[in-house]
Amino acid sequence: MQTLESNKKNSLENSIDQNSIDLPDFTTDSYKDAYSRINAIVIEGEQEAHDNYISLATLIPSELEELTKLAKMELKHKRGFTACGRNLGVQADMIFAKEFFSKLHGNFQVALSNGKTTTCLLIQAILIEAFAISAYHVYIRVADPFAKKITQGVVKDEYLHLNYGQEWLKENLATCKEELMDANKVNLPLIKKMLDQVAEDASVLAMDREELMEEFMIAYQDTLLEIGLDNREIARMAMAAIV
Ligand code: PL3
Ligand code: FE2
Ligand code: FE2
Repeated sequence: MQTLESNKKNSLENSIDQNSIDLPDFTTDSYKDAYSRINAIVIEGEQEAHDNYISLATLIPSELEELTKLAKMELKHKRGFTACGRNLGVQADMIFAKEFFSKLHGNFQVALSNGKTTTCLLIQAILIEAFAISAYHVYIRVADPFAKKITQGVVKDEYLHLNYGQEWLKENLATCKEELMDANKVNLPLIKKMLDQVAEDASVLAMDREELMEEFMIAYQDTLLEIGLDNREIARMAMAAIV
């Protein structure tokens, strides 16, 4: 009994030590400089996610109510992350963030104008949401207390968004598989590039690149499995990230 008690205490103490070792200094210039870009990416990402769900409602008019609900959540996320930047005294670099999303944004717009619902859902509800989920999970472990609380609330919503895309694609798999594969081949490499591009700034925030990739692959693969793809198809899709 005695031994058990003391073990418990030790592991608690260890985890507290661990936490304080891992947390960066949120007040340094280098932290704030990296945060000005990462925070902008997140703010821009949430705004574009809002716009994309509103656009998706024009492709699936029967889902107007649900998609409007998802879009509203994105604006709430945007407000939350704007407050995180303000709380740290950081000015978000929105020009950088617009450029960061430009290729993916362009691909979404082309798909939208061609009525390609599958491609739009893959880009927004699967790839971008899985990217957001991975980044937010890793960020929560090293965020300042104010941002941590906000991000914890946001990440719960992002699973609803991922789930929305997942269920639509699952129901329509018989007719959308080929488009899904093609769209993935074009857009997954863009997500990989975006991850590479953000890695250096993320590391200043104590976010590890490998961890980001790992979390992304978990969310991405789980979703594809739920959609109804088999292991070979998922492996083939994931390989698009390494070529
Ligand atoms: C969809 O709901 C949101 C899309 C946002 C994309 C986020 C990309 C994340 C890049 C790395 C950010 C780390 C988190 C920091 C938060 C201030
Ligand atoms: Fe969001
Ligand atoms: Fe979302």
